[in-house]
Amino acid sequence: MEAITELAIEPVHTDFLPINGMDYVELFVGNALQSAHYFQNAFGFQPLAMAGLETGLTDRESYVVIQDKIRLVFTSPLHGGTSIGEHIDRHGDGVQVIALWVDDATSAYQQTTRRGASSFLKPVTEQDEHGQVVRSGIHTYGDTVHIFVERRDYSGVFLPGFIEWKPAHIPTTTGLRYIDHMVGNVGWNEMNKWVKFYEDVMGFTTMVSFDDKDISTEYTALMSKVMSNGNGRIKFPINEPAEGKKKSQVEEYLHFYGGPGVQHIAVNTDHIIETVRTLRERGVEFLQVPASYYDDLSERVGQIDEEIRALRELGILVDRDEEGYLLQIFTKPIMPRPTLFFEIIQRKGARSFGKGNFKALFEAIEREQMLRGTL
Ligand code: TYF
Ligand code: FE
Repeated sequence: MEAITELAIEPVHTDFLPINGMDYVELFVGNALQSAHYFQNAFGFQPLAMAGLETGLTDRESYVVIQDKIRLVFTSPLHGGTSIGEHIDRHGDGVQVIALWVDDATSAYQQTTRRGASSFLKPVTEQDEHGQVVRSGIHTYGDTVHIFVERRDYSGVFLPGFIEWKPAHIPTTTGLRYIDHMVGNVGWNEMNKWVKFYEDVMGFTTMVSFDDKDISTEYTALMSKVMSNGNGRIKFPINEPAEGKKKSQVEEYLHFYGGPGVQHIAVNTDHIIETVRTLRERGVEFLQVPASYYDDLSERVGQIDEEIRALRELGILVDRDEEGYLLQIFTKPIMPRPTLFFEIIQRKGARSFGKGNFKALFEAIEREQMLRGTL
């Protein structure tokens, strides 16, 4: 019999950091219970878990809320002199952890630290009666970290150490489904350094790039590159300020946040009109675009399924690309400092980021900056 020789075909590119999706986002805040309450009542998140004095912790308390695939963790210190308290003093309430769901947290740690990531958390196995979770972590821009979460058929409510949290009043959901992208603001001329970090250390590629010509108004400018992982589920745009006539919104962020950090979390919905109507009814405040934005909307984006009247009433923006269109809207900053805000996005084929809306959006941000007296 003739021997069949098989050619071993080396894949050109293997994903050394396979990521299943976002796992959770943790914010360090002054009052975790009240933040969780706001996200339940305003954004329709559901209570999920908590950890604190009741569970044996002595330095911190965390509340976890969930809506479809989005898990938010709010953590506050229980006494002075903690690193959480320092984080809050420096940044105000803000995102400390962007956690990524992986199949192998030890490999994720080894692969990224070998490529130059600085260690935040060596792989550690946590266990309770519901099973095991392995976590590890690396630093990214500013004081922000990525934690890799490996869930080994874990059946507990959130992570080992957390107990179920069931407050008496549970508001209904608002149709938020998953995190579409999370944007980081970095310092002057630092964008390419962090693009290189996501490329070299995490194996991401650049999906889109915007320069200050795309993103500038009369006053402000910024540059942005969108980094995406192998399977496209994780999208991290990175912004840096650019020289404009006045203070760039990214510069304002860096000033108030005390350095680089997460600027916005974009969450997906399948029914943006209903979602935004509900959010407005519950007191979420959005950036206002002028009514004139809608005058030539049909000309710009062509045929869309939604009634322009409803979009105008709610202030929802639309943009079209080669593959389809998207609808999006931006909240005002949800913190005392003008730092973190949310974006609500519905994609109808489009995989882009709303470049056609940049001008209207940045002018709306500038009006807010004027009101704050920071422009
Ligand atoms: O994520 C994006 O790229 C869009 C647009 O400061 C955007 O949401 C870009 C920069 C910015 C606010 C929104
Ligand atoms: Fe966005």
